[in-house]
Amino acid sequence: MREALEKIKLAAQKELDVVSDAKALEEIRVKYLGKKGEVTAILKQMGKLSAEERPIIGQLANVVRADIEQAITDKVVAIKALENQKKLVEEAIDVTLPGKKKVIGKPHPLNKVLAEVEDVFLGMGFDIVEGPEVETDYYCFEALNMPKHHPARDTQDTFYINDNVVLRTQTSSVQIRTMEKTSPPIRIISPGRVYRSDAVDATHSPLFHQIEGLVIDKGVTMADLKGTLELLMKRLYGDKCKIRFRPHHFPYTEPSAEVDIMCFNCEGEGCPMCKQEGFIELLGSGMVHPKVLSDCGIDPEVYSGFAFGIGLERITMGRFNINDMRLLYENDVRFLEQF
Ligand code: 2NM
Repeated sequence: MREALEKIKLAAQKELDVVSDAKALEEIRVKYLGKKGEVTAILKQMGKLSAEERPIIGQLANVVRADIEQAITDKVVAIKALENQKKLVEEAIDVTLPGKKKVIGKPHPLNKVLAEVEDVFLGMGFDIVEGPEVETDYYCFEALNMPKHHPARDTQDTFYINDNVVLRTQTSSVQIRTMEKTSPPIRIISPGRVYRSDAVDATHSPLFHQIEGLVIDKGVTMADLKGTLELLMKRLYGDKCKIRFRPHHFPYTEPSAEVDIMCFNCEGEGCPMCKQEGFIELLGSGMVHPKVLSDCGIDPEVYSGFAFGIGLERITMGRFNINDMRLLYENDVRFLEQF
């Protein structure tokens, strides 16, 4: 038995010397020290030994078991250390690698120019008012002095939800709603989406954006309109910019004017960009028609006011030298990054 124990000890030692993972180590523990293990088997046979041999072999068996246990414990520590080392190498972070780039968005050029325009008007004491994009025929046309079958409706063909409900063609509908609800003085701008039944090209889109302005008070004149728009344009395009008023006709203003800006390319000389005009058309404006005022419950004998409508796309294209409106809607990052 003594030899058997020595053999077991040597065999265990040999196996333990080469083991390198926790699972194999546990198998060795079971093989030698487990309930059916080799050392256990020897201990179970102790009964067969003589009284003299029993304590000697018993002691030897305990020493062998203790040695194997100690060797296993040492190995557990060694394997743990090895695994930790391996993990440290495998999971090492290479701090010299380039970081992940965070892509940060920024305002769309339309929103940028809108914010600039809003800033100018807030500075002049205007409120910003929004309203529904789906409008009744009344607020979109009728209240603006364009009854059914009025020819001016032809230039504002839109999308009909039904005979009486349309997608708004201008944000004037918001201004009508404001005039109905509040009494003068009124100083508002109403930015927002508007719709027209237009085919897409470099300067047209069935959905675009407008900023309309409205001022109603006692004694408001065309001079106030000119001063207000001049200030806006100087803020947007610089102090050198000049604007020009041209007589026009809108059913909802009288008198009406279109406003042009001096071509920033040729400074009024005439070039291909302004089609030899020297000026580029920017917006429509006028003194609010007395009928529009009285239909909203405002006495045109007491109050007067001006209104204007600016296409946000048009002034954005002028501001950033963009030559195709479609670029504003395609969400191509290569384009948007430039602003
Ligand atoms: C324009 C041109 C001229 C306008 C008129 C009104 C209202 F509601 F007061 F009658 N709001 N906006 C107006 C006037 C709009 O857009 C080209």
